[in-house]
Amino acid sequence: MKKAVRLCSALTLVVFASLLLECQQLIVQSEGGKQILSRTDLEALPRVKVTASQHSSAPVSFEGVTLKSVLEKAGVRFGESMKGPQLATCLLVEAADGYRVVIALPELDPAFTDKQMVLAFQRDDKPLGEKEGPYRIVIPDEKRMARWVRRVTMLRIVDVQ
Ligand SMILES: Nc1nc2c(c(=O)[nH]1)N[C@H]1C(S)=C(S)[C@@H](COP(=O)(O)O)O[C@H]1N2
Ligand SMILES: [Mo]
Repeated sequence: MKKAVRLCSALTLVVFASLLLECQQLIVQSEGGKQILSRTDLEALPRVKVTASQHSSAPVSFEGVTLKSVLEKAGVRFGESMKGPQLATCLLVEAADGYRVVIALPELDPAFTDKQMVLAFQRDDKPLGEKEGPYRIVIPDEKRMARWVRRVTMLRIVDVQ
């Protein structure tokens, strides 16, 4: 019986994850609650284009929006507001395959850094393929690609205990 329940919840998760991917929805969970952003919502944000090399191969151009603008749309505040308790929260990026990566909020904020962190949806002017899309984190200046999360499904602001 327990096995059946576990199988059922695993199946539900898989169905839910594939539905999400199909609709190209992104969930943003923050203090202000949960927001479901559609591809159209994301495309309405200011576009950024970056060039980055993957595993020292030829440079590729990625287009998308800044992670900061996505979080701002969900009510997260940057700049002058980035102080006090907010500095003990972070962004947890979650992917369809269960991969998870933490990013500190000041890393996304031009008031703190010139580093670019992009939620990309196009590579060389074409939509990202199913192995990495519909959304992927791209961090052009980072030496390793471990935080270039593929198949992003959820951005979660979490309190560090
Ligand atoms: N969802 C997801 N994203 C991921 C990973 C993963 O296992 N799952 N691996 C990371 C690591 S360790 C690397 S080096 C890069 C590899 O990117 P590539 O497959 O485009 O070469 O993806 C990163 N993004
Ligand atoms: Mo890696």
